Amino acid sequence: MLLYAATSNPGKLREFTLSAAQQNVQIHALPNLASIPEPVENAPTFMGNAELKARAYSLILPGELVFADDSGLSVDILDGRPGVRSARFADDGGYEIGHGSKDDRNNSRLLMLMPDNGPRTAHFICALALARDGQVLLRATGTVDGEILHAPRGADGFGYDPLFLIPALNLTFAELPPEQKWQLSHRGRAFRALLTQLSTLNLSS
Ligand code: ITT
Repeated sequence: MLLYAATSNPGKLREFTLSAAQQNVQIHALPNLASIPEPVENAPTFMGNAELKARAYSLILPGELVFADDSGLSVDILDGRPGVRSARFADDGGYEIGHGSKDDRNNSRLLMLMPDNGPRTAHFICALALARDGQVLLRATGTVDGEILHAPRGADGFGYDPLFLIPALNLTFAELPPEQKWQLSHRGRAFRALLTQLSTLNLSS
């Protein structure tokens, strides 16, 4: 079965295509995504944003199954921030002109906001929606619990991975081999749940 991944985030796309080797599906990037106007992600929830992206992008490829991911980091002591603003966290705080990549600037803002004392528990959340011809057919979510470090560690992954520690392993998501991150991650969990539902869906109608 062929699924199209509608994401402009190269880190997410790498993880989905790597997972194809382990799952009985083929995953392709949505062709020419860069030339398609991005839908405005203004829903208050991860699932709301995943649905609006899946609906919009599925209209580009009539009859095909297109899925979208909306995901992010929720930090308890920051009342759930960055949350649905995870991708744009630095820009929201006026860090547009700061140093480094967008991921570096998001991580810097997160570290600046973290109090020196207090719990550092956090959760990655992933919402996936699968659509065809503008209609959402399936939804799935996945979460993973961890802690925010005081400084980044590791070179793999993307986004907030270097700050996200899995305490039981004493490794960050950026220190884990990609296959192991996929086994544990919010995205891996959500995707496996989506595939389980997909296997029971009657796609003929
Ligand atoms: P698309 O909407 O095109 O998929 P995006 O990067 O804008 O790309 P989101 O709006 O879902 O995607 O934002 C997700 C952000 O949350 C992402 O940019 C990272 O900063 C962070 N994030 C999500 N999953 C992550 C992961 O597995 N590891 C590290 N950071 C992650």
